[in-house]
Amino acid sequence: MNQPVLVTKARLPRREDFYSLCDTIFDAAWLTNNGPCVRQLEQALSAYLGTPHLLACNNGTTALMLALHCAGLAGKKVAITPFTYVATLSALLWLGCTPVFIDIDPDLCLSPWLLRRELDADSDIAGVLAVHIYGMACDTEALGALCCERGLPLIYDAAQAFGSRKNGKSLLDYGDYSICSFHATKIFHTVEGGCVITHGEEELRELSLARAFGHVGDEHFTLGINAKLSELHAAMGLSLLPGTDAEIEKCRRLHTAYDDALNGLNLAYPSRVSGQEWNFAYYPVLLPDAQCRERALTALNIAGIYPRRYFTPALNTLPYLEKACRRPCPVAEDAASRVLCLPMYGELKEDAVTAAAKALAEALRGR
Ligand code: T4K
Repeated sequence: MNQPVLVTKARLPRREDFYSLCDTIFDAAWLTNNGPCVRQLEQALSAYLGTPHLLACNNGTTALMLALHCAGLAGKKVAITPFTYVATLSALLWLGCTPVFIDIDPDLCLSPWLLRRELDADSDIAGVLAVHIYGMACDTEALGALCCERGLPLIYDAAQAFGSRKNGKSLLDYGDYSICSFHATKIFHTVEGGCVITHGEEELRELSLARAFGHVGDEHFTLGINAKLSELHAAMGLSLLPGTDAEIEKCRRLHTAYDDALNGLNLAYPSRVSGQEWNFAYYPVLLPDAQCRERALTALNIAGIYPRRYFTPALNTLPYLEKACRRPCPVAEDAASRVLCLPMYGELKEDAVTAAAKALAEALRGR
């Protein structure tokens, strides 16, 4: 491999598509504060995802903070998965919430049956924050039914799930609130950006106020923050959205290529709940153990391939958490010790897939 093969590569639009939107922005000299490109992007995304109550934000983390705030969870105990990117937890901690880690199931998502057990034991838990990890669906039926039964708000961190669907609708359409990240590393992006999705006009109005400091003109309504997306970021999104289905299709084919190349190796995969159409944005594999994962990483790096240990460590083990929060989550800790995400993006060449499989096979043979 001439160039190092990284875990992903940011997708770029045709220059002329982006530049022509930039020309419009320059002509209008309107750069932010809910400008025309942001509103156009929100409309286009709502149509693409089938989610009419969608608000664009400047990243997925602030989108999550808005969702937690508007769900009334600031300062409260929130059940959360330990197996996710650290931003899921950071958003919660910045709002003064106390995380209650619930271990995961073989799909690597928050376990509904362990959640039920915890809710029975702790009546202070005020809400649930689950993650569609790698864009693969949680058990939305079980989580939805349980939260409904207990009257708890259910928030989905769908940061990685753009383009994933379940039972015929976007994964972003589940939960009381759902957020997505539009970071440059995502299958659809705005360089930095994100969105929050809800289900009613009133909730959308609240989110929209909170996104921009909580005021309209001189009238101040609520506590707000700056979570606004800029026009230039929205322009990137508008120019990338039309190519997103083609990107997902390329990733689907690369998944098949990986599946074929890795067939027969001693690897495990997260289980997938039924009825979902995945966006194929990640290719996670579970090595037999932690030592084997390190051997695999070394072998892959020697071959010029740089996968990532997404998501290590399990968040319940983070050193800066209060001791009481650091309760054991054996399934998540085990997965975090041996998971590896192989490179995955539309432009990835099939010879990189073949080279990755060869390096993995060597590592698994213990060479
Ligand atoms: N919740 C979940 C479940 C999330 O996964 C995330 C974000 C969030 C919440 C928060 O959303 P945001 O606030 O970020 O919108 C990356 C991303 O920075 C982060 O957005 C993402 N999850 C996380 C899973 O991955 P790093 O530290 O791994 O990124 P980095 O800089 O190492 O980039 C990874 C690879 O991407 C590079 O090796 C090459 C490629 N790359 C990266 C950049 C920045 C490019 O090709 N071009 C680029 O411009 O965190």
